[in-house]
Amino acid sequence: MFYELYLRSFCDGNGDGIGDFIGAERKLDYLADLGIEGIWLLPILHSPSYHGYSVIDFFSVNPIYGTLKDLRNFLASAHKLDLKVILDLPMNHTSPNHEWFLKALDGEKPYRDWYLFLKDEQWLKARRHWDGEQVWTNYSGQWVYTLFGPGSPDLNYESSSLWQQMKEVLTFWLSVGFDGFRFDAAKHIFDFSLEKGICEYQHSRNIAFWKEMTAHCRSISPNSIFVSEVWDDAQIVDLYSTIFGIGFNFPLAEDLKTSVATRDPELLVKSLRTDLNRYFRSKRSYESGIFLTNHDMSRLVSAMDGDKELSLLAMSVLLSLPGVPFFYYGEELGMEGVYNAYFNEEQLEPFLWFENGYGPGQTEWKALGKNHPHSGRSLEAQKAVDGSYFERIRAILEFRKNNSWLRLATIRGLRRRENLVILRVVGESRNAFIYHNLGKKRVALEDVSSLQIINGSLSRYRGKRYLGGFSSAIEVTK
Ligand code: ACG
Repeated sequence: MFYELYLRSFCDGNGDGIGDFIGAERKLDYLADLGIEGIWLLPILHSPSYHGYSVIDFFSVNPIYGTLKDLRNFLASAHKLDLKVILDLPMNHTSPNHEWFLKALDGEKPYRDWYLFLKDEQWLKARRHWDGEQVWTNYSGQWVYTLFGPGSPDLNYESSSLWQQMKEVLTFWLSVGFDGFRFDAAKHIFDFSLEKGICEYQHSRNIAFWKEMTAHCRSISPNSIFVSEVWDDAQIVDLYSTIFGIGFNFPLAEDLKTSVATRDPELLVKSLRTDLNRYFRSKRSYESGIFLTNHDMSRLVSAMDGDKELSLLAMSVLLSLPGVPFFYYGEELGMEGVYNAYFNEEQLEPFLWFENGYGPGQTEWKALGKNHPHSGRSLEAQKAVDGSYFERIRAILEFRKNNSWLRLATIRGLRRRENLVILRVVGESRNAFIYHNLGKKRVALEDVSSLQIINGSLSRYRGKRYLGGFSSAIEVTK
C-alpha cells in the first residue's frame, strides 16, 4: 500500500512553515504504523510552482524542501523501515524558467529542438483533447506548444538528444536512492500530430518511448517500481500498464465513489466486473493501482458530500479489492477539499497534526481553508477518541495490512442480494467471502461461519448474523 505524500503540507522540520525532507523523515514511523509499505512522493524537483510539476532543474531538489543530503537521509530512513519510495517525475514539460527553455527561445541548439515551436498558423486552432482549452502560448512573440498551460511548455521528444538527456535524469535519481517512479502524464509524450496539426494521442510512439525509459531504469536497478499515470478508459490504461507493471485504475476510482455515493449496489457490481476485469483471471500482465482520490480530485469526504459513513464504506470496499492500493495523505483524518481545475490548492492543505493548528512540525505554507483548527479533525484530537474517523480508517488499513494476500488475489464470484454486494476472492491458498452493505439498514447474512468486521457493525439476533448499514465484513473459509 502506497501513501501519496505532498511534502510541502506534511511535516516541517526547520520551522519555516513548509514541509520538508527532515520533517517527513520524523513521521516515517507514523506511516509504517499505519501499514504503509511505500511512499509516492509528489514532485520535489527544483520548481517555482507550489505543485512542483513544472521543473526548472531536473538534477536538483527544490531548496525549500532541503538539500540532496536531507533527501538521501530521508530515503535511507524509509528503507530501514522497509518503505519503498517512488518519485513523481514530470518528463512531459518544464517550467518556462528552465534554462533549456530560455535557450530554446534564443534559438540555441539543441534546446531549440527540445520544445515545439509553431510551424503553421493552422496549428493555433488545435484544442486540448478533453476540454477544448487552447494549447499554444505566445512567449514574447514566439508560439510554443503548452498542453498544460503557459506555466509548462511541452518538451518535444522528436529530438533524440532529449531521450538521452532524460535517461541521465533517470540514472541520477535512481543513484540518489529512489526505488522507482510515478511517471506523470504518460500518454502525453507524443500527443500532438505534426501532420494534422491537431491534438491527437500517438499511443504506439508513447509506448515505444516508455519501453526504452523503463528498460534503461531496469538496466541500472532491475527491481525498479513504475507506476503510470494514464487517465483514460480501461483499454488505453491497459495498453500502457503492461510496460510499467502498475497502472492507476482511474475508471475504478470514479465508479466506486459514484456507486457508494448513490448507494447503488448494481452499479458497484457492474463497475467491479468492468474496471477490475483482469482480476477475474488468475494470470495478469500488470497490477492495478487502486485508489479513491489523488491530488487531482476532490477529497473523499467532500466527494461523499460530507457523509463520513459513506466515505468509510468506500474505503473498506477499496481496501478489500485486489491490486496495489494508493492512499492520499490526509484522507486518514477525513480532510476536506474540492478540486478546481484552475486553482487546485484546496485538496493540498496542510496535514492537521494539532487541534489548535500549531505545534512542532505543523506546516503553515497556506491558510487552512477547509480543514479548520478546533474542528476535531486533527490527528491529535482523533487519536484521543475511540471510534473517531481516524481510528476507523486505521482499522480498515490494519485489515489490509493483515490481508496483504489480497493484492494478488483473483475474484471468483461477484453478486448482489438487494443492498448487499458479495465477492468471492481467492489467493495464496485462501478463500474468502467479502460482504459490503450499501444500504442504511442492517441485512441478514446466510450460511456464514467465522465473520470478521472490516468496517461498521455486525450483530446477532435469534441466531442470525446481521451486517450493519454501510458496513463491510470478511469470512475467510480456508
Ligand atoms: C497530471 C498530474 C497533475 C499535473 C499534470 C501536469 C499531469 O497529476 O497534477 O498538473 O504535470 C489530464 C492529464 C493528466 C493530468 C490531469 C490534470 N495529471 O491526462 O496527466 O489532466 C480526462 C482526460 C485526462 C485528463 C482528465 C483531467 O482524458 O487526460 O487528465 O480529464 O480532468 C473519464 C474519462 C477520462 C477523463 C475523465 C475526467 O474517466 O475516461 O478520459 O479524463 O473522465 O473527465 C499540474 C497542475 C496543473 C498545472 C500542471 C503543469 O495540477 O495545474 O497546469 O501541473
